[in-house]
Amino acid sequence: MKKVITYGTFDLLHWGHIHLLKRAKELGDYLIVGLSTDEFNVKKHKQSYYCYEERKLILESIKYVDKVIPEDSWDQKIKDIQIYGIDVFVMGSDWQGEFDFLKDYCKVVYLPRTEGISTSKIKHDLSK
Ligand code: C2G
Repeated sequence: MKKVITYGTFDLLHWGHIHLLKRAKELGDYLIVGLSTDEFNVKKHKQSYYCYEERKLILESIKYVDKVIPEDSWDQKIKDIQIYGIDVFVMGSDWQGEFDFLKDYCKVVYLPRTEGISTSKIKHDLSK
């Protein structure tokens, strides 16, 4: 079984997130999502609208997602890759190059970011 992992906040889930998760799943048979905790979001300077448990519930309902684990540190990826036997690490292209150090542990794939949608855009448009 080919295992894939990706990480993110996935707040106000939108079609750009879904497109990422769909393509990530297509790279293997089993997709794990490292979901940023509320505490880790503070370190990422992000304030999510939905709390961790709510974002976890939403992600777990997506057919592409097989398991959701908490992401609470920048430094957990290597351990996660080893613990879960990950074959492919995936992130959107806005992270291009940032995680190349993981190439020592698994395949690293950056997928083109979906243009025209973002959580920030949703918040901005709704505030008008
Ligand atoms: N994404 C995308 N297209 C968009 C918006 C997001 O492909 N229009 C991708 C991002 O590139 C990322 C994933 O969806 O791979 C989740 O996006 P965020 O929740 O914004 O994730 P981020 O805050 O970048 O957290 O350790 C890694 C970090 O936790 C990544």
